[in-house]
Amino acid sequence: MAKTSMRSPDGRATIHDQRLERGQGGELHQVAEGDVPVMTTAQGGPVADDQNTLKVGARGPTLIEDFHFREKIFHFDHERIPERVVHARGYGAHGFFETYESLAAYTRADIFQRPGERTPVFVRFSTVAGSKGSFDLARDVRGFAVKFYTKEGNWDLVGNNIPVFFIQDAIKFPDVIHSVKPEPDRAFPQAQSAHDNFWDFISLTPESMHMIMWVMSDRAIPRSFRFMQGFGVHTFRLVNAKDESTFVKFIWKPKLGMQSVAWNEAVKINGADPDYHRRDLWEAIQSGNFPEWELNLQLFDQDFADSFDFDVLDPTKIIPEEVLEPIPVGRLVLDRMPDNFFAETEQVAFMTQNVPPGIDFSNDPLLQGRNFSYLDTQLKRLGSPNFTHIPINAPKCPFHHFQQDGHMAMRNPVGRANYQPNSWGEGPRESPLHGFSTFANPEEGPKVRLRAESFADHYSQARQFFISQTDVEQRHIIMALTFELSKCENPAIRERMVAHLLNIDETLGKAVADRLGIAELPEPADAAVQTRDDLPPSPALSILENGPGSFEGRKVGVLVSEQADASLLKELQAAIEAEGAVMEVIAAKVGGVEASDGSWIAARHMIDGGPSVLFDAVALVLTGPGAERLVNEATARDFVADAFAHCKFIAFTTEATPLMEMAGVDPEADEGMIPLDDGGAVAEFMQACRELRLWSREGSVKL
Ligand code: HDE
Repeated sequence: MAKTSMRSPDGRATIHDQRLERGQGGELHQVAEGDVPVMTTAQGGPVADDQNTLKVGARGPTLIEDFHFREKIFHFDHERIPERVVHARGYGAHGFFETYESLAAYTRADIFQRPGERTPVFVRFSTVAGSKGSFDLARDVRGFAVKFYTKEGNWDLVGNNIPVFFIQDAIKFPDVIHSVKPEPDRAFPQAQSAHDNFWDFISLTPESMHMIMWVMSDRAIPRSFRFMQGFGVHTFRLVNAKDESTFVKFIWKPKLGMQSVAWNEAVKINGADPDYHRRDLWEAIQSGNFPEWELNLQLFDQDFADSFDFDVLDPTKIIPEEVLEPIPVGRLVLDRMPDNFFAETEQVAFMTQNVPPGIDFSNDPLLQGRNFSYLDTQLKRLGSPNFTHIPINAPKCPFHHFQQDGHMAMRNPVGRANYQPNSWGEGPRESPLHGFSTFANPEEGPKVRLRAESFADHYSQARQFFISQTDVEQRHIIMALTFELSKCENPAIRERMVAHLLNIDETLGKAVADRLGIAELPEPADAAVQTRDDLPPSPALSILENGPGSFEGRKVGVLVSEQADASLLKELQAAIEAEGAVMEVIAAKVGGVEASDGSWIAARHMIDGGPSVLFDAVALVLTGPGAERLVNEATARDFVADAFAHCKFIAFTTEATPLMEMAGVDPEADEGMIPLDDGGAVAEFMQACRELRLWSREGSVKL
């Protein structure tokens, strides 16, 4: 018999004192004692032995009467529910939405009536194409789904981080998704669009071109969920108490500004930390740095809709912010991680059709199709029409109805009346006054399978997006298209895509053709509507034009050696924290190093485990001997070379020079290389970091 007492490394959680008994086969049994609960089966029966199945003799066959084993394995065998057919990989958090001012003039939705009111929310971010276990930094759209638990029922704003979509009609959704998922005969590639089937479909679907510009831009490789925008995509309606309707588009803007990573960096992050986005959200919330977004509305009436250049029902179009200014109406704060990933993040069921009174749909044919799909998919995934009995999906306001029974019913009505009208005086009744009433938009017309002619311009806004990007961002789009199309084995697909790109912007088409080695340019694709070149650039579309000018929420990786300058490290730490950023130490051994003043510097990572792709900026605080020891380590050289190639700001002690030289990095290459020897250098480094990246370096770096 042995007794143990364990403490987790961070000292927070203690594991109860336990009595350990050794079985005759040498296995250890943890035996309940004191206030430790007794293990039971799911039926509540106490368990005596959880280490051995019931056998005929110690070395004999197992008996099927072993109900404890049978139940345990049965339950394990059924632990998985089907992953979402799209957006399978996701991560969620709890928080609140706070209304700024009353929007009663536009909507009777209760959530928008009272300034300062807080409504609980659950948010789930996701990638679209990859499986549940895929990596976070796929080039992909990110889901941005928000469930508001309002006093008048759940409102789900099931959006993306890109304001347009691939297709205009919901009937095409299975096709676009099939094309991007692993090809059915070979079951690869996972979580990527860089393959023939996807580009085959896209090159035959001109309506996708605007979306393609967005997914080939850096928007599709965000640095963090915290640094991306969100969009409701479709036009919705707000309806006020007088039954007046206003059209609305929903936009989330991150408080910490937008930021993305470089493609070469994304590829490496996926290897170094496939959970990069999850970990980022987890760490931010656990450390009390609660991510925040502002909800903005673009509000417009029928006259605006009639006079706007494009059809507001077409989900492949935006209304540029310069044309219609978004108005901030509230903030979203995420301040609590779920207690259990499966119970909440995996089982949360978002549905576009969850709208409270005062919020209504438009006729956007994609939205209309989604309103059908999301209920259907929940039954498949959660297995019962009672999925609203799961706490994460249950409303937080009072609710009463006559729905009953079904698999796993957790809330069962009491009393006699399970129908209405009834004369027992039992049960809920309708409320014409408070209930949801659909906006009575007059509709009439023949039943047809037709796409509106007003949806036919597929290139003009794609072009507007491209010309709104900075040179750096345009180059990234060109490189992304080249990379993706280079993975297509069929040259006809590449050429068909180049033909579309030529319609978007000639320089874009030519640049991609050139990089792909297409000798003879194809004719521009046959367009239903000629590309307009009179749409002005929209600066709001660029990430780099709208940088936060702040380093808040970012992370510096500091590579240290034995005897590293203690006062410099302290100064760095204070300066980084003053920016609202985080410092993580990387050393040869994860145990840490002794600094110059004899103090102990604990490391968060050893060099292999903390490559510079995980950080927004790096500092090399090395001694001469320390640098000499690292020059022969490939991972240390990569640390520096990658930080440089990814245009990060690099602060360094002069003694780190040999490592930089071995990494092929000139310590005087540009203003992004900041020696730490002068007084004020730390302040200069922090000042520089607010720019996030020195993109001007990129032209001189050949990745
Ligand atoms: Fe979805 N989508 N979608 N989608 N979608 C799903 O619902 C669908 C579309 C979006 O974190 C599914 O519960 C159709 C646009 C997000 O749980 C499914 C069409 C936008 C999430 C479904 C679309 C989205 C989903 C799969 C075309 C941005 C994840 C699992 C008409 C505005 C929510 C599920 C979460 C999930 C159907 C297009 C966003 C199958 C038919 C456009 C963020 O119902």
